[in-house]
Amino acid sequence: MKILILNGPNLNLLGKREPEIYGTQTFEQYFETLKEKFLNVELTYFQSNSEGSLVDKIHEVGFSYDGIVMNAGAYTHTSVAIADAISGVTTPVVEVHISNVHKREAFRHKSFLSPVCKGVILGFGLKSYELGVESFISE
Ligand code: CA2
Repeated sequence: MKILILNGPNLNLLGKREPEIYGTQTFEQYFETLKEKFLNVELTYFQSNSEGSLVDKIHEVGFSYDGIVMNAGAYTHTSVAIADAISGVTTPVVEVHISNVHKREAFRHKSFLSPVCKGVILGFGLKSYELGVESFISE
């Protein structure tokens, strides 16, 4: 089984700032834990701060991978282009968030991606990604 973990803008700063919201681990550190946990899954990781690169990555893997676990960061709340890319591929996408966006500012309550995703997991810290991967396995 092939699963892509896809992170959007500013998630490269994880572990470096705002630890009270996003924790103290970098994603690279957490990705090692994730790979150890899912030895039978071929996990790959990609992060970009650019909307077009995220769209390109969805197109690149979106007809061959079994799943995408995506945290689109702030593009979640703004991007019709990413929503259209998700709609345009056959690989199912699970939307994840580290924080519970519904406890935060109102502009974070709207997701352009949720209506085109298989499901949404949010508010469990980095564990949200683990739950996202599991959602593809336990089918
Ligand atoms: O809770 C999440 O996972 C978010 O997708 C994170 C996004 C935010 O815009 C969404 O509303 C919710 C922000 C990611 C920025 O991550 C940082 C990490 C450390 C320091 C600064 C930003």
